[in-house]
Amino acid sequence: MAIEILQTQRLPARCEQALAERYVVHRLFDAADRQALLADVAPRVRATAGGHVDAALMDRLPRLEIIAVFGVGYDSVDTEAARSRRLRVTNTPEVLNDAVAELAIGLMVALARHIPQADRYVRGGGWAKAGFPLQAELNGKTLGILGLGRIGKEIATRAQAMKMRVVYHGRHRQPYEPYVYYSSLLDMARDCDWLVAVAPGGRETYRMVSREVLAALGPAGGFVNLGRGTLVDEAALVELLQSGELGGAALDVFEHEPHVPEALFGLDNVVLSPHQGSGTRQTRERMGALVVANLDAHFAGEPLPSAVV
Ligand code: 8YV
Repeated sequence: MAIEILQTQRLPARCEQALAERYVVHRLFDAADRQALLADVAPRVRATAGGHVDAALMDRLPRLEIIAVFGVGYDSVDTEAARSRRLRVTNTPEVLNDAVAELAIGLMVALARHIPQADRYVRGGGWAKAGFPLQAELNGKTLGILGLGRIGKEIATRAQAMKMRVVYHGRHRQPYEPYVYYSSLLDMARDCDWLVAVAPGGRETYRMVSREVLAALGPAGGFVNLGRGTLVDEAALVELLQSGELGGAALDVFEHEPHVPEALFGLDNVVLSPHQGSGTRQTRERMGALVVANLDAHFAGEPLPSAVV
């Protein structure tokens, strides 16, 4: 009997093709009538591919065994509900570290040197009239990393290559890492020129980058978010950027994506990016392959390559 799975979001073409070769795939995310699709297929579904699986959806799928998330972050899955229903949950770690770390450095340089504005300046004929205003550099500055996990460490390595001093905050000190640890995010923000957030989303980290933390970065400070929009108090972020109490921000993630607070559009001290940290062809291919590998391993009764539950 063919194994039936529910696809909850769009996946890279090669991943969709690989899934279709192995499984009967029901596409929930682009179904015209999701309830009708579920009413028809839910009793037979044994796996989901993609995120966005809450307890209510789990309850609709009595034969569900595994939730294979496309992404390293799995905050869009209710892991407690999964655990209590004895479901497995997998994610796609490691394969996206480099892509996200490269974008982190790119966003910092873009913000420090006003690269988007410089491009507009040249295209708009501004250069012919006057030189571009002088900008800031990264070297010699202190970068605080919120979340020194797999991606955070890749950012740290690259920041050192940019001649930055690296410090970090997280739940625990990591004794084998060479960077100074702060047990208080606020204290770290006070001592930093830049704060890069790459911690996971979810309840535990909700709005931990508070108004106070952002204000502590100060008028010359830069905030970069590549983790989740939920990590930061977005309303406070907008206000502090407007007033100049926070120097600037480069944001790849937002609390209500794809909605971006419109107040940010008019600000010159902001660089905006459409949640594309892992958005390269090679990384998305590798993430897709890991989704397939996890499902294949599960249904072959083998150990899961990247289980989180
Ligand atoms: C998204 C991400 O998963 O890995 C993560 O946690 O945020 C991204 O890679 C990706 O946009 C696909 O939904």
